[in-house]
Amino acid sequence: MTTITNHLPTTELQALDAAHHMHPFTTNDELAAKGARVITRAKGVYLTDSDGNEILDGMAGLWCVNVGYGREDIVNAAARQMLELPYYNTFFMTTHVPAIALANELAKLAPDDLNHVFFAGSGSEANDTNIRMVRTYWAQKGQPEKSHIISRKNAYHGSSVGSGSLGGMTYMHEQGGMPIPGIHHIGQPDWWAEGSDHTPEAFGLARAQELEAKILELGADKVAAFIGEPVQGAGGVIVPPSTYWPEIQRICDKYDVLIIADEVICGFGRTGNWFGSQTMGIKPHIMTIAKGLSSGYAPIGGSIVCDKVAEVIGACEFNHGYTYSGHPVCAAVALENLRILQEENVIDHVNNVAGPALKSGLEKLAAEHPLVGGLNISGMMASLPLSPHKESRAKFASDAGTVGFMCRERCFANNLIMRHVGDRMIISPPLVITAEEIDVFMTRAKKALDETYTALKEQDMLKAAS
Ligand code: PXG
Repeated sequence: MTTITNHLPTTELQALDAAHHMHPFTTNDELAAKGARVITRAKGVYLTDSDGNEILDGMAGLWCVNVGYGREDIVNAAARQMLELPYYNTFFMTTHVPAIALANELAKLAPDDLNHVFFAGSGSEANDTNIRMVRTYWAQKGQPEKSHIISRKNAYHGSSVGSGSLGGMTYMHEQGGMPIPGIHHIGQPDWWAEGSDHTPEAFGLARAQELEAKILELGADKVAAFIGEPVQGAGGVIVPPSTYWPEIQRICDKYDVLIIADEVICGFGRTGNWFGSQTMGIKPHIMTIAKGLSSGYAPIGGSIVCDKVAEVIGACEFNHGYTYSGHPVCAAVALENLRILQEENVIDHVNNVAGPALKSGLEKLAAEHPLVGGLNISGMMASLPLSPHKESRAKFASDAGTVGFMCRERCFANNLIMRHVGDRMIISPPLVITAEEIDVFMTRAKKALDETYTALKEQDMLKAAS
């Protein structure tokens, strides 16, 4: 076997990567020409790359490393579990201790009567489970035609055929025959980009009322569920106006439509509560979980299901499941992660230290930096929409994403990871980030923004779209 280690030079690792590794959401030919950044290790909130740069990870990996990198307790929990029972399934009337313990812990942490857990390997898989579960629920209740699911444009619910159909990313729907039948998308509550001169409150209400219009168009007896991220993540950290979720809740209650809250990003402290549903005042019937459930140390996701739905599903054989549903090592890792979140009072840290520091730093950038046209923030997830004219929230004349990409490159050059969604810069650091580390974040972010601004001026790109 060829040995490929951290000790190979970066160019060699890049060439080997380009030869055989197909990256997700990437034009692989372009990447091969440029060479992928090689991350070799990480500790706390810092990544190290193969050239020895120490990079502040403002994205917690991919919105998931809530407790930070290098947690030996999690490593040890995984090792112990691997020695004791590395794998067994939860099919065929069988169970094991990690799955029992994790399901019990999640039922304790989840609000209200969300007391039952169906495990998956990822957020995408869990949302595929949800499609089948809500349709099976209504079929079992004698209403098989109550099967349509309403989601939002620009939502992200995963990348499998089912979950990608739930998502509202048109560039994904263009590939591979999506969306599947029976999925509908209404407008998103993105006041910054789409609210024109409405107040956020009026705009939030109007966007929620699109749900009522869609239910009436399809017929309430045809609509199984509504799915939404409490705060949209991959769509650009879109914090809905305060009027939005209460109106969605009212409409779903009125027409007997189940609510699926996709907590894959919002869950496990990201918004300052255990779940984004609590921050937004939503009472979901099902919550999708993944990412922060294990802080990304092992792949695990699932659906937390309310009593009413679990009772109906429990009375039939639900012909669904994954080889790795409740995988013992992933479950042990998740349990240890939940222990850390609780015993280190990470959510208090978010509310009392990291969240306020992040907010005040970003508010200052939004107020003072000529390129920053606003701020969306909920707890430890935020976005800075860039704009050539902040007063009018104007978009750039260049293709959407051009300026965001330039800024992302300046962030990398300054050893900071901020991802871009179109022309918005996204911030979602590990929840354990300290106030001092947030200062470092702000210094690097400001420098990257300054450099982007200078480059835009030099290239005469500070022009608004007409
Ligand atoms: N729901 C939500 C809300 C997500 O953010 C998924 C489901 C799917 O989870 P899995 O584990 O199947 O990836 C996600 C994932 C990005 C990005 O670029 C975001 C996600 C995944 C990949 C990239 O922001 N979110």
